[in-house]
Amino acid sequence: MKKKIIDFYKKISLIRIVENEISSRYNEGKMRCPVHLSIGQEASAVGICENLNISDRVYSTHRCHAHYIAKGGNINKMIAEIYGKKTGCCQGRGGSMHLFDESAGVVASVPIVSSSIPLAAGDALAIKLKNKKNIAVAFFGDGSIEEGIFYETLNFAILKKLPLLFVCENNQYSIMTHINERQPKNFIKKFDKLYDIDTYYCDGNKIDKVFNASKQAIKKIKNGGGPGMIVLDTYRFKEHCGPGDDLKLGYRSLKEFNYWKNKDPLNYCKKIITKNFINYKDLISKIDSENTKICNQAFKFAEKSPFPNKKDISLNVYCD
Ligand SMILES: Cc1ncc(C[n+]2csc(CCOP(=O)(O)OP(=O)(O)O)c2C)c(N)n1
Repeated sequence: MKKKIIDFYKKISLIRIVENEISSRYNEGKMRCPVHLSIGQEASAVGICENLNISDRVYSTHRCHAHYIAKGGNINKMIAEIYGKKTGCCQGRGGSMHLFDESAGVVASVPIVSSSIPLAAGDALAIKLKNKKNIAVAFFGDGSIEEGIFYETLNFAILKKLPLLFVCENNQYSIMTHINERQPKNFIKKFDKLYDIDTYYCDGNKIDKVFNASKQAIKKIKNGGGPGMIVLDTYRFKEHCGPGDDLKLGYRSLKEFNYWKNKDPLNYCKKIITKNFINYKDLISKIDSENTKICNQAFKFAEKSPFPNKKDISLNVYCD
């Protein structure tokens, strides 16, 4: 774990730096789409993706920046996409909610709640039919638990023993409605009792815990054990959609917010580094400054890139 923690920090810090930059520049009006930031939730994306190979296939949601970066998606193409530029990963047509990078195994990000789940299952079925060794991963929020397609997919995945990892990031809220107002108490904690699926529950802000739990889950899936589920408790620090803070809206209390702020996954990771390395200050500042460079380059790349050409509007709409 001592060596791994540096890799974890590199990714968590990169996601935090990139999303903070998006947040601070958003009001310039040059980003051409809504943004759903994952600040506060980085450890769940990194903890899972650090156990995946490039050939493993990730499906994500409207809140996809962290998953895309954690899986190794190209940062220049991500920021260019958010700027609506031709050099973006969807050629500027998708925006923040449609990040993908096939070369890194980020296959699709889709904003319709739950829609990542059946897509990942289809991929998992193809993987199984072709006897391949990789897996598909569906990231989704606690809101997906309220959609029928989640249960249809669960049913099919268990029946067909698909190599599929369901990852529920329980950040407690669906937009502004707390989970206790939407689901029976602890409903999300009962999947292993309701369904024949190995389910791991874990503090999603503790990178070592997420990493270890998903390592076990993924190992079993790769050994042909059928699908697995991991439920990660976490929290978003920013508003549901947009660059700002939303405590003034009153749907969540300052007390609750501060509780989770104290569990900031970036600080948690820093604390482990501090305990394990004498030169921790240098290590952390070197990683942060390298990540700042990567981030600044990506914004420069996006700003300099051209917009898509109007005459190309009908290209790449359908797959040949
Ligand atoms: C099928 C569908 N219904 C409603 C919406 C509107 N909507 C967008 S995000 C969201 C909340 C999703 O909450 P959750 O799944 O917990 O993810 P989080 O935003 O917390 O990451 C909703 C209801 C949608 N995009 N798709």
